[in-house]
Amino acid sequence: MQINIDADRIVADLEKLATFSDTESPVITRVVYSESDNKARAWLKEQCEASGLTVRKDPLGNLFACWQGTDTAAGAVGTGSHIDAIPHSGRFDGTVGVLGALESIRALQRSGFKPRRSIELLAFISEEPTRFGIGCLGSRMLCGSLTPEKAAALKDREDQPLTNFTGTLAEVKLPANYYSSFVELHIEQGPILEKENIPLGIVTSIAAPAALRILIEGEGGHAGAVLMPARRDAFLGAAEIALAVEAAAKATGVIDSVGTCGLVEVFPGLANSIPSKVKLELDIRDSDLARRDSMLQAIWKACDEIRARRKLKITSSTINADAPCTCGSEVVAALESSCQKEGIVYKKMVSRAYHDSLFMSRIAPTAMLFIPCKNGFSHRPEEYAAPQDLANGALVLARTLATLSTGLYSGS
Ligand code: HGY
Ligand code: MN
Ligand code: MN
Repeated sequence: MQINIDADRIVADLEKLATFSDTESPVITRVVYSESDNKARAWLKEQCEASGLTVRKDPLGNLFACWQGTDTAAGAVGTGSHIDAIPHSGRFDGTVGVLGALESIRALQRSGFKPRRSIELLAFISEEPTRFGIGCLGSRMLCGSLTPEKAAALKDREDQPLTNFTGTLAEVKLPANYYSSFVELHIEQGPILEKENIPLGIVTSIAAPAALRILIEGEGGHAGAVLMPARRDAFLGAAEIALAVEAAAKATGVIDSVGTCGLVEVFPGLANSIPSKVKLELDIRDSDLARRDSMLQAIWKACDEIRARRKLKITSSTINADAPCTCGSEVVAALESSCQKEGIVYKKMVSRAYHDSLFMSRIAPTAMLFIPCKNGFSHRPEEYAAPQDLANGALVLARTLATLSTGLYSGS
């Protein structure tokens, strides 16, 4: 079966999607449920319907665009990613896996392919933690790893609960065996493929992410009048915790251990007022669960020591601490055979970024296909994927979706 990808169409769609942003091009900001996000999802729905797909949305806003197969009793083949974007970021993170997959489906339609298992494109809601502090909100709920009760308890940065849904949150969880497999196309968000000049990456495992929220409370006061021995400066406690995160990641001696203190809110946040309160959000990851948890233990131990020495009140809560995922061997095999059929070189690799696939792997055999991104940049405006890489990804994805739909793999 000859499959022809229209790379120009993917590029044009990505450019159009990039216009739905709260910051000027090339800087993208598209936070979940913002006007830009709502408009982007409405535009995506139109594109999917124009390609003959049946579109539905669940109460949260997860979008499902289905190409009906002949065997509607069999679990569908899922593909997709997210279109929300963190503030001041780029136009390829997530969107490649939605618009590239839409072109994969269009190319299969043009080739005359007829799906046995339905092929369903998803645009997951709120993959980024920007608004509610937790990543993959939509896919967590789809797979049942976040309960409606826990979701209803989430608060956004303005302390507002999750109210942007129609119907009930209990309807979001998918029935068992809804999907027979899931494949996500995504930019690598790292430099390996470009550095090694390898066109495609097949992801065999996704690292285990954890996010912590830490509140440090000391005593405020006048920056001139309060002498140093009398101070209980909350920011200095926070600074030591941030350094403890770095130390915990380096102490494992393994390159997969990473820790970041990316959110710092200082109160009252004035140059001549001693910080009385600081909120930190930490992001701790590792491909190995035990190592990731050993970092968490080291950070909590450091908090205890800093609390006592600096006489601060330090409270921490775990936003999420997820297990890593091993990708489905049958889906990895389908991706490999597609690369071989198309004569495109690939390498197997770990994903250090988390993705909706981390949660889809809880309900169906799942794997990911990476394309290179320039300098490995992501989560910044310089993020870029070349048209040829977009085309390679969409082509191998198309062939893989066809394989998974016609059941040429064990998971029948
Ligand atoms: O943070 C991540 O790994 C993803 O890009 N949200
Ligand atoms: Mn991201
Ligand atoms: Mn992403």
